[in-house]
Amino acid sequence: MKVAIVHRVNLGEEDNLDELSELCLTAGYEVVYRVKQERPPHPEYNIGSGKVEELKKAVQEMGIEKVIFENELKPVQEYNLAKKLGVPVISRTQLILEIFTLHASSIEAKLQIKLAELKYELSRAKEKVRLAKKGEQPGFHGLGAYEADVYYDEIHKRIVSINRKLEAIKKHMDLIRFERRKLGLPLVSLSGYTNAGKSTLFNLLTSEDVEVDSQLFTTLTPTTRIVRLGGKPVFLSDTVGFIKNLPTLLVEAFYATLREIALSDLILLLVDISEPIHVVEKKLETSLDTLNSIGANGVPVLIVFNKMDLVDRSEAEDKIKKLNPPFHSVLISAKKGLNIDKLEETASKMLKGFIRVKATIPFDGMSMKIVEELYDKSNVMSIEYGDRHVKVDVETTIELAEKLKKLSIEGGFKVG
Ligand SMILES: Nc1nc2c(ncn2[C@@H]2O[C@H](COP(=O)(O)OP(=O)(O)OP(=O)(O)O)[C@@H](O)[C@H]2O)c(=O)[nH]1
Ligand SMILES: [Mg+2]
Repeated sequence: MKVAIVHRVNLGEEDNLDELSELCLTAGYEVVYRVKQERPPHPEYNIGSGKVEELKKAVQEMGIEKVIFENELKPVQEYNLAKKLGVPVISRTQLILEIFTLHASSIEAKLQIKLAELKYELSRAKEKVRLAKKGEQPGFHGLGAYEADVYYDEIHKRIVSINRKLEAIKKHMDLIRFERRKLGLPLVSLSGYTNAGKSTLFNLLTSEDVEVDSQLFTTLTPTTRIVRLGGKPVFLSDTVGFIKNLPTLLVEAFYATLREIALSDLILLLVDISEPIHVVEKKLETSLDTLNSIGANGVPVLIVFNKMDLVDRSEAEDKIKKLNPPFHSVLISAKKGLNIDKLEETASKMLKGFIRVKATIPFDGMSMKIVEELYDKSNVMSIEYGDRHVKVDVETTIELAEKLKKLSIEGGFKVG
């Protein structure tokens, strides 16, 4: 389907048409016409009426079937534009919702998106109801005052019902999280702008096969697996990506999913270093802001500059120097498997959940059980069997260190 894209910016502001165009591509549209206008918002159409005429001409001549605005439109503007242009008009929020709907596979993601859609509808229903009641827009979107009230109530009811279903799923997720916590392994989250390469890195580290695509928002449902980072076993989670101006209602709807990131012990924040520096800078800033907004400020962050295979090494290093990132960073290629050792080494050093202990425990049935557990949940430096004792040297979880301490022979336990 052919579409036109529009961004009205205030004086001196940059437009966001490139990203909007990429979103359109992901949603399956073909962008054939782009409009940027610098002016304050026009109450009737958002853009100026001269621009609307221009757009109308393009729509008719080029067979455009939909117009997509980067700006959030008021219901009345949407209505005026659609009437004038003779084709549907939607905003960036609705476009992102369309993409999420296309990519949602789990029940949870589907419900989360439905919730966001309904909330969007509800926020606008209020204005529609108000317009209908005032008689300003009689029959606005076919709504009389009475139907408008019913419409509003109906949306509200559906929101309550979906919230209830999501609550049940959340309880289930809490249980899974609790079970994971019992294992005592730290949680490492892959996070970052959409398309940065999170799933590619996840697949590389876990030998899994989650979907990877050049489209935006390929991953909506989180996947978690146990892997070893620099020898230390951790839970690694791949999850939904960020984008500039992620509609607030999507952040709210995906809060449970995003919250996992805030609860992790380490965040690997992926950033595509192959893009122009001002784009890299914006995406890094958006990602850090989003992390803050979901309450992840306390979690240690390792910035992972990805896609180094697409640029000169010196160029990439130069960019990083200019960016002066606020956290430790590493430069990798997830696709080509470059510098992964360095990533693992740095990440492993930043993992707080482990301590190095040396212990000597009696050689008996009990020690055999704990040795087995140590191989599962620690980075084993060495384990030596003597006639009556077993000497272990491991980087392990606090819980296992406690157990070792209890089992150790007199003077046979050392931290560090
Ligand atoms: N050249 C190159 N391409 C990469 C690299 N890592 C990922 N890609 C490509 O970047 C695109 C996005 O990769 P994904 O792993 O799906 O990205 P993501 O961050 O999971 O994206 P979403 O789930 O959509 O948010 C795909 O086309 C990958 O093949 C890399 O190191 N080098
Ligand atoms: Mg992904």
